[in-house]
Amino acid sequence: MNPTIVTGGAGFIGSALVRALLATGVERVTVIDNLLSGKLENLDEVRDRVDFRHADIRDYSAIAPLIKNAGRVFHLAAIPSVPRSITEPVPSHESNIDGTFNVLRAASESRAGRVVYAASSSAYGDTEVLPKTESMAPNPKSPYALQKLVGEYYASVFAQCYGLETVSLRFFNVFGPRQDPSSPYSGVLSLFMKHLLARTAPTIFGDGEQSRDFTYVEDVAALCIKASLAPAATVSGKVYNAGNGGRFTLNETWRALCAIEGVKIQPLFAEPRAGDVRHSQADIAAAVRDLGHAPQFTFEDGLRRTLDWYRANA
Ligand code: UD2
Repeated sequence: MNPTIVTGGAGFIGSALVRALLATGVERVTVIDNLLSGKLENLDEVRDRVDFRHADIRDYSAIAPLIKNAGRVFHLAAIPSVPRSITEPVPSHESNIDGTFNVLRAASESRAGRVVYAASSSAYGDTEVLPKTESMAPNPKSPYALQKLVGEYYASVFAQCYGLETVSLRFFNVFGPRQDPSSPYSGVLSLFMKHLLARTAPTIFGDGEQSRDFTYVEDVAALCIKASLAPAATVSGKVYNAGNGGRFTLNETWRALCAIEGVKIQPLFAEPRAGDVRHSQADIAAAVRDLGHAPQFTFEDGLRRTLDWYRANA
């Protein structure tokens, strides 16, 4: 038996990936998660088909035996958030760089199958041209962006030096059900949804004209699976954008949400955030060509589905 591993599988993106894997015929999935930001309840619907291992990727000796003989490893465990990496650089460095090294090392030393790594669109920083293509030089603006980029480089180097199959996917602002709005570091859409349903004003950092390629979580989960199955000769060691391909400003997004709910709430505005990227949009041509990426959800579909989930689960 070669287990399928999802690190960070109790998180909002990881648990969507676990559900997608089980829906596509995988019988069981092993989840490695330290439950720092992940939650067991994210796996409630699939608990009988999940082998949950409470372990921290910073602890090599704890995770190496779990990754041994894995068929595929989806490495999503991380401490996300640009501002968090600025205020708390040590834990995010240790999880995002040391933890990623540990996962790659464990996979490589036990001759595991392919590692799909959750990289980040933040690696691009501010570029003169949009959309952002994988051939552009990275320009990280925050510890988080740099840490995620180092993980990509490590994945590529493990492919070159040790023959480990790896694919890095640069996730672009993923949103959807189960994204936790309870922290100041939460993703902006989860915070927008929370405020919308409470009929309170969200805070927008800066003028709200910054834009993001908001990508629905199920599209990202589907792409992770495709990346794990694409021909190694084409994809191994490479980096691909995992975005939707669109771009919406925060002001537009808040207005769209208010329109869906039929309310008018003026947001509050605060100082721009350190390390913030101004505009973000993925060129998805390479992922479409090599991985068969085919986003199924428009931004509005995603917003409506997500809002429905928060309404039912708040
Ligand atoms: C970055 C990455 C993303 C992913 C994520 C993980 C970019 C472009 N994207 O997302 O791919 O790796 O990190 O954490 O680098 N904001 C508000 N009000 C709030 C919260 C946020 O205005 O209450 C703004 C924030 O200043 C930013 C935008 O909303 O301009 C998105 O912020 P975010 O924290 O949701 O995600 P971001 O873009 O840092």
